[in-house]
Amino acid sequence: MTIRTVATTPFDDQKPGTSGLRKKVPHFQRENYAQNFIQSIFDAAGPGAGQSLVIGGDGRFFNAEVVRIAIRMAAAHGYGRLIVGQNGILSTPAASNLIRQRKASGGLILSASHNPGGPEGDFGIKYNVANGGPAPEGVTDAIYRRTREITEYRIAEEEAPDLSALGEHRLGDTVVEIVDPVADYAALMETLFDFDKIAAAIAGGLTLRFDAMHAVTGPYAREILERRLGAPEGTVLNGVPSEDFGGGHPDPNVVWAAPLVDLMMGPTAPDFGAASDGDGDRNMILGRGIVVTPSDSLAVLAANAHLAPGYRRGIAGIARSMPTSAAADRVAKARGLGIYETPTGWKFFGNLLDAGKVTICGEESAGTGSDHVREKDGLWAVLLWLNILAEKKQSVAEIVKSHWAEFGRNYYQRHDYEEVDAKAANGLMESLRDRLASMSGQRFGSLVVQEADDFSYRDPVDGSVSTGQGVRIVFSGGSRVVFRLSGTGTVGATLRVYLERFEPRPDLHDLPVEEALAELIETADSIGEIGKRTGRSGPDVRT
Ligand code: VG1
Ligand code: CO
Repeated sequence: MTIRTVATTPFDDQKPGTSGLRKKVPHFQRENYAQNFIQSIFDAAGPGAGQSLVIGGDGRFFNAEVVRIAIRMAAAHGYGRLIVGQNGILSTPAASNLIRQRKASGGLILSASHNPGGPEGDFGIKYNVANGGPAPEGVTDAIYRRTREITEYRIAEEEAPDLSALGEHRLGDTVVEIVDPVADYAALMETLFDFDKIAAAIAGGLTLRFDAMHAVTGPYAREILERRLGAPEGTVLNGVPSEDFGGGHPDPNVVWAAPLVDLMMGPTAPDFGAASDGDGDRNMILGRGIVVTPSDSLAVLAANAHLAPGYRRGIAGIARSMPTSAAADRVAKARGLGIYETPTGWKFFGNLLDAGKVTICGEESAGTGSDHVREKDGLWAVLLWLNILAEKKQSVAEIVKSHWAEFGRNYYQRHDYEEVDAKAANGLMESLRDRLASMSGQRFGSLVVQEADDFSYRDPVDGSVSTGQGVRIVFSGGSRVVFRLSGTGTVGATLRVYLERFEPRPDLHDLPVEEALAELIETADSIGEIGKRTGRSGPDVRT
């Protein structure tokens, strides 16, 4: 194998965000742009000799090309073995599983998740470490430092093997193993859930639809739901992955998965509905006539996980990201479990999972997962729900309503203001931070501020500290507004406003969410000066 050393100069915008580096495709296609970032990852990750590396992505436009570049660069870096999804495809949770099962030192996951794809869409690269999870901040900081000083990268002259050809190939001394993206993941799911029981429920009349949104989960869902669990063909909607996700946003929420929501609210609704995102780590859960918020889903799954074989001995604890509602906290309190509040992004759950402090984790952004991998996992959540439905023999709505009756209901909504002028968005956050100290005791209508802060987190396992993770304003009575800026967007800034109000009384659990949160929504606008500073009269997306 001939190794070519290519001179390059740094780009100043390769700082990884909440989940890796994400940019528009044409930006990523600039000469050496992807190569610089991959070399910086390898430099930060250390020598490749004798190590294995997992490589795959969500199949979006530019995926296969970067997989081939990554293979050639990894061979030049001396990796012993590359485990690559066939045709360059791996869902994020499947990649996490392969890293763990194959004891790889890490993995490159190519995805911009729920962001649109195609030649003008988004692309992304993320590095995961040996536990299968996203690189912690110490590693992403080191990668970023390398991107600022890089002078050259190394790449094999030879072409990468045919990505469709399963089996072992060689590139110099490096073994390139092309694997079936679905097989190991599906086998893992069979160890966690009672497939016989779910299959019997489906054979007995439980109906479902899964919307793969033309993204990576299509083949996974067809294998697991239709083939192994016997759901009829057609259960998986939009199951053929495409490079631009059929022109849509592969984002499983009420806005972008509206056709599924309409189906579930209509007269021909099946018992259960779900959707996943571009790279397969998010999930949306619906029942006939009901959309389950991700925060509620986390709480319901945590409360009922013991009904599935993989969690029969109970769970060790629960972790949720700070903006996620406190519904899970109520389950933890009632069951005497540990509960942890982390910054946004799955990388903060890794240490807690590795240390055995928690078993189940979740985020309000449709992410739920457990210690089976170190990423959130869309199909995992779907299967746990199905296992619970098969055991309880109740509808989704019945399960959610009895959950609220037992634990109380945390009314919740997230408002996103997208592509806001970055200066205006930063100004809004700065102004909030400046006023934090004087906020306590202030009255807004019937709401009195009890405490206000900028969330910071000290990792209880390694002691690392992450500051500036979002402004929290808590009112007496426990209602809460959180403001933060997204770290995954590629255009301008996205302001996220998270609204939450706890309601213990069962006779008040059926209010429309907007009504239950009306006063908080108004208060958030006036405290944050949202309209004034962004020029927007309302959010672009409410989830
Ligand atoms: C968003 C979500 C966050 C999630 C992240 C990656 O980040 O809010 O909860 O972990 O996306 O998910 P941000 O910084 O834009 O709020 V995925 O499925 O896009 O990898
Ligand atoms: Co995702």
